Amino acid sequence: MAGSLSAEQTDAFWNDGFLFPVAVISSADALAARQHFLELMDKPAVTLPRPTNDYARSCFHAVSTEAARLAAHPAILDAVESLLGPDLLVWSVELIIKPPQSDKMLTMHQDLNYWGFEHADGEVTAWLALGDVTVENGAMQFVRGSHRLGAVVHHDTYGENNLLSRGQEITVDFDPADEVPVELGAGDISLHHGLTFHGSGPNTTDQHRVALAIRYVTPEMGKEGGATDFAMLVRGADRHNKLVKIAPPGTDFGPTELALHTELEAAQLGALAAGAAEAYGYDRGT
Ligand SMILES: O=C(O)CCC(=O)C(=O)O
Repeated sequence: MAGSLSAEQTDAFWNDGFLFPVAVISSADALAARQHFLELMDKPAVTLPRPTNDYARSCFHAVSTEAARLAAHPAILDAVESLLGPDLLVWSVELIIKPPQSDKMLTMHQDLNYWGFEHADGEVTAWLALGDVTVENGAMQFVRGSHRLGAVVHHDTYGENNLLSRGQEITVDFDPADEVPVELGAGDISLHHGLTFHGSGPNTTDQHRVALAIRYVTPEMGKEGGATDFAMLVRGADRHNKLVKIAPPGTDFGPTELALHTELEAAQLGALAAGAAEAYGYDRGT
């Protein structure tokens, strides 16, 4: 398949816990999507019960046709299929915006600690750069090989500028020499394992940093305790039916789409808030 990874690339992913850059769409298409999302977030949410950006920070694929289209993009799926196999579901999509000259950051964390899945294998994030991403505008940092440590203890910082729901942060040390800045061109993805330590710093430039984080899971990935959760089948077949299948949105922010988004968020809330001392909530970022 056109976008499949080479054996060297898949080996590098499983060895390091990440891989980048992989070019998946043209820079022009990435910049068009960026413009679309920035305009969408800027629209006053007069007809929406909550600020537009609230809907973008989780399960955005349920309310945005463009987010759902990009999550099902064949070039991204080819790359993810090389890692996870032929059957792929989208569990969540997040639009992550760091405004110009903003101190918004994310502490070093592991994704899967907070998502309530039964196992750690079978989840990969494709993080699509909608614009060039540099250390100056808040590129992610990955810690090489950290996924092999398994799930580590985190603590909640609730930092004011933290874009994570609880400001969660790992409590273990790592060798700074293993920290890798994830600089990308517009239209590239980085791929990371659900247990890879990663975080990102502030945006010190005059441009927005815009990215779509797409969370793919295999059909074997059920939720702890058999909890109900949802996903969109984007490639192959689901012979396990552990997650309830949803269809892509027919229209942006329609009443059916908004109702589904509420249901999806509620299903994810239990695991995201488990053990938290304070109320769960994303810093809205924009
Ligand atoms: O966008 C960022 O800076 C970090 C994103 C992240 O933590 C993730 O996609 O898992």
